[in-house]
Amino acid sequence: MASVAAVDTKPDALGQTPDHTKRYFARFTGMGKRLMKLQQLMDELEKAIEDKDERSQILEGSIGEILYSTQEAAIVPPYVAFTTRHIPGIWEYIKVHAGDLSWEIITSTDYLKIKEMIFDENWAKDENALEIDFGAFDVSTPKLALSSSIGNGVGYVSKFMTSILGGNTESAQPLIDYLLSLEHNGEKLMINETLNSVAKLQEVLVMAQIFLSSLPKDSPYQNFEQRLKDWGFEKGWGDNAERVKETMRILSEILQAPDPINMEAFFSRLPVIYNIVIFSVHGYFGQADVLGLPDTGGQVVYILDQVRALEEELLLRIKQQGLNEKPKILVVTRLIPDAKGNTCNQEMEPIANTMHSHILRVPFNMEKGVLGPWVSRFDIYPYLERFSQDATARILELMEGKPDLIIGNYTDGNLVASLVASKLGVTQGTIAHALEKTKYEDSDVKWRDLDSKYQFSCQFTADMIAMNAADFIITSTYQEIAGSKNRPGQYESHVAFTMPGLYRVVSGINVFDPKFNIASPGADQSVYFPFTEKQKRFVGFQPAIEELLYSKEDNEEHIGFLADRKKPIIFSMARLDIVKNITGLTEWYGKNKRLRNLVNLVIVGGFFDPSKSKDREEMSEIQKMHRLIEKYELTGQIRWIAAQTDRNRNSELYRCIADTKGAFVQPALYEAFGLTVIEAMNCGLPTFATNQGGPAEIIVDRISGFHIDPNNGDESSNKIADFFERCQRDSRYWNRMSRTGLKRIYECYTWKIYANKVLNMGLVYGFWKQLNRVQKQAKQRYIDVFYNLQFRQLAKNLGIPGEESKPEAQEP
Ligand code: UDP
Ligand code: LCN
Repeated sequence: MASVAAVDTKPDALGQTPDHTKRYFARFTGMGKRLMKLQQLMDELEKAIEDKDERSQILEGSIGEILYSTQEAAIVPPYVAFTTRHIPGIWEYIKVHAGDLSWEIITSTDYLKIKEMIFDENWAKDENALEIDFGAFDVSTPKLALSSSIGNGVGYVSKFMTSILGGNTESAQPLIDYLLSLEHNGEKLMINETLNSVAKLQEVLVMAQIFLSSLPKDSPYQNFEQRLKDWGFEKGWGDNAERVKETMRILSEILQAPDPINMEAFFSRLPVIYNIVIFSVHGYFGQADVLGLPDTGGQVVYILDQVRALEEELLLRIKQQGLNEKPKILVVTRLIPDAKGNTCNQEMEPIANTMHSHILRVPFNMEKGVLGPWVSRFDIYPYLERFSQDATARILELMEGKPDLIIGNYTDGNLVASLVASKLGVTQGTIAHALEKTKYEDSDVKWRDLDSKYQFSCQFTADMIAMNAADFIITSTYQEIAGSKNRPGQYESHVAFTMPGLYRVVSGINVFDPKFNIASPGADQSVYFPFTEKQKRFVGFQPAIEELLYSKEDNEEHIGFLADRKKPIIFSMARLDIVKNITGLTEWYGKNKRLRNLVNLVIVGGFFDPSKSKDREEMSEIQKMHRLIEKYELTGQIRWIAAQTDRNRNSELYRCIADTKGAFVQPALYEAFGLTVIEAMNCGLPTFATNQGGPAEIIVDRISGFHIDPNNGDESSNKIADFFERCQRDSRYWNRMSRTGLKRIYECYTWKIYANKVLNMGLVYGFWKQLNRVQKQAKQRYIDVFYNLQFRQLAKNLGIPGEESKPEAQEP
């Protein structure tokens, strides 16, 4: 809070250079009401104060301190209100009077009202405008205090539980009650009613540990089961004497004096989770022939890999608990009758390389029957309530009871997960993959302009519901929660925002809430492995890849050709969404002669014929690609390959690009995580990736790859060109960057680490929610009201085609 501290100690701080400062502020207010971002504020400073020294004086004073941490300024003459963010998660709002430079710190609510004046004055002045305040229900829930602790929720919840359960013997009674409640299929687990107090349990734990010490470590549980039962113990402690004794020791230590390490370790051993439901509603959820289709990308890859990792971890844990149960994982998605060649029209599909996991597809039922075609993720909201009900019925049938954990994915899956979890009383985790709000500038205040295309009013409402209903939130990176030094995180942008005419969120989510956890995904390393592992390479694909990259004729799968095949290839692969910025990369390449002389460009994405696409953005991006190829005369230097659906072949494609000593480029305007980045790095391909979002955290710039600025094409294309020039001068440089990329992956991004973390979350938060039952129930009531009065109405307004007409506009 540097600037406010500075301002606080100098009440006249803004008056240090009053003439220049006044001129600067006068310039803003002279421009009338508007919202300005930092870059614009700086540009205006240059225009208002031409003298460099005068400008420096301003920037060195308190105004400078405010400006450097400003995210945006709302100008409503005679006031200029700044939002400042000095460190991740900490926001302050300062209102300055442009005339006399008097200032005050204001609340987020007052700031939002000033901002609303720019977009909807009547709403801003309406004393009864709807305000949403989720924070009001969280007052008594402990929060983190340090930005650096954000994302380590399980660690801190274990600490909070420690202090709640510590103190005196009675304090640990909630843990005993919880253990007493554990059962599966009618069979009691861990302890029975004989051990219904801390004192009784402590006593027999000591006796049991002495007894177990006398047995060979590997004695199977069955050999001493009866003896333990006589004391009041049930199954679940372990599969052999050593494991049971270890679990008992951990619990004894917790009952004696709890500590967070033992607490998390104990919960990670509890037999609580067998059946998991994972919701991923939109897009084509299948195991083949779906990737690259509209709305169908990394989320599908992530979930299929996640399921395999979770099942493996569950099987291991169940075995270690000494139980014989079979886990069940259901990925519940939408059944699309018009699936066109893939399996998305089949109800059940076993998941490859698993024993107990399936995809369950539930159709969108409407009054007139089942909806046939694919629906864009932006238009999906009217179908979700009915889908939740139909899915719940099928899940209960197939699992023969409730699941133990529900995980949602993306806005729609998270909303459905919230509805189902609240109905069934099951622990719920959410995964955003991407929150759309941060992808489109000012998408909240400009919601009315964007709603016909994107339905953000529905989407942001659903997001607020899910993130508040969730017991825990899984994120892929820190930046997803709280951003970086200069850029707010995706969740952070939901702390306080406004959609004038709809509602004002004065407290949406708190990024210091211990529900946030980072568990980064990996890439399947049996598919994405280094190009150097020659004996493993999928050589069978190589002739097809040779054709794909170098044949001279255009066909359905590729257009354009590479005249000089000696050049390395820069490669990119993504859905053709605007944010993926594949057209941006094509333009950078087109403009940069040096880069064009050094390398060829290969793009994988979309189709070539816009009329084949049903996706609005994809159509316009396809047209743009054609225009750019023509404008920059790229023929002979670019190969554009249509969306690819075979991940094995794709992995070999990355490796073949590495054979050319090329690079992967991920130029997105914003990327939530970026699976292609870790796929490329796993294959040993040096990678350049956007500095906007997850890749900025995956890659350490110039160490394990390179950051590029999607908003500065010249700088980015020159950085790529510099790399290839250096590779020409120093033949070892390419190999070094390839190796350092791999090192980064092996240290931080694997599915084994992920599965362990996520199951621990399910276990720890399952108990945490019991401890906070009362607050949780109160908040749920508020969420229910918000859902009923806001979401349902918005979804209804959106309408189901053919069922009811869509009203003209959303009334405030
Ligand atoms: N992908 C693919 N074919 C394509 C485009 C993408 O197989 O034509 C895969 C890609 O390999 C990655 C996923 O789809 O596994 C995209 O994930 P990412 O996180 O990069 O982006 P998303 O599409 O989820 O926004
Ligand atoms: C969605 C995205 O946009 C990507 O950034 C992620 O990598 C993907 O989901 C998987 O989480």
